[in-house]
Amino acid sequence: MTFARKRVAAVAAMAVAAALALAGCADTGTSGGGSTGDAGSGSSENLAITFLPKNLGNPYFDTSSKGGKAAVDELGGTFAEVGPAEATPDAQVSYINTATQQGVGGLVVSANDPKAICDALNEARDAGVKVVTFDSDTNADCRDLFINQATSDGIAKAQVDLITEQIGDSGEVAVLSASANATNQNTWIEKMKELLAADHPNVQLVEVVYGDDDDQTSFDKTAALLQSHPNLKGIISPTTVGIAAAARYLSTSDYKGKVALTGLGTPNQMREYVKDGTVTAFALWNPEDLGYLAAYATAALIKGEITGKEGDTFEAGKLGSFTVGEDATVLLGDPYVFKADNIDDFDF
Ligand code: RAM
Repeated sequence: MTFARKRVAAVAAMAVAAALALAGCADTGTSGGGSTGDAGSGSSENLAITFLPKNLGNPYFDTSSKGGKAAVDELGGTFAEVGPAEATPDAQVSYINTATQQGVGGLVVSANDPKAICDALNEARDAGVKVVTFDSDTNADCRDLFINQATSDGIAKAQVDLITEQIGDSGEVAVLSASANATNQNTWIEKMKELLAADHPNVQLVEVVYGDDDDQTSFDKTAALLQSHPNLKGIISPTTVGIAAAARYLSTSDYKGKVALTGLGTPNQMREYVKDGTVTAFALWNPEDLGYLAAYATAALIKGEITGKEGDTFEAGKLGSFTVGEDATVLLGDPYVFKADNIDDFDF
């Protein structure tokens, strides 16, 4: 899978590139090498860095791992990606234990549950592994750093703005989420509820359902939502798996163009549904940059350049300099809105 923009040279794309910091993305494969040993070139640093997404087979994580691998390659380290087939709360534990036994230098994890993997992560840390969460955090005492794609407030507001514009700011909406314990989605949903209550009194959130970041489950939950809520005017799906499955359902149903769908999606998965009129606009950040930043941050911890305390700064290759904020969190940037007039500028 490539991540080159289709219209690289277009002047018009420059604002977009600035917004997402897409420029200069390296184009390398995603497959990992071995995950053990001292990979630091000529030094004693153990730059064996293993990525552990929520689950495998999700294009979002394929893209974040691609960015991670590019960064680890630049750093002269050894990249690996491992992960479960299903995004269940403790499915990652065995992979964490294996990486610890292998003696990796760093683990980069998107958590399916804020607590379920904490013991395993803390055992890894006790054994000297630097633990960085990205995309979906654990509790703060189970990791050294969290790389956040955008502020939770910003991600929630982008989706609330999109759905309320699309339904005319009144009527019933529902959420099709990922797995029930996912830290990231649950945080965004809470914030969306607050925003709807405060600023959109005529919009009712009637149900939150969970597709488990599984395509078929998400598809079936979309059908069920539409059946149980005949007056539904819109669906927010804050997961790339969910929004793509919901769009596929809507696109061949009588609800196409009548029930609005927005949320967080990848341009490549959503393109056909924007073009066929099922979806008007949705949001995301750049998953490749997220993985790239997470890998650089992990390396900075391994090298002892940072410890994760507020104010620590480090360099992240082509993305420039970053500063650790509150709660040992590093922020990538802002969410970005994709629609018919810009979706062809992106390839991920
Ligand atoms: C899915 C995953 C991931 C989330 C994106 C938006 O790919 O749930 O954690 O950040 O959607």
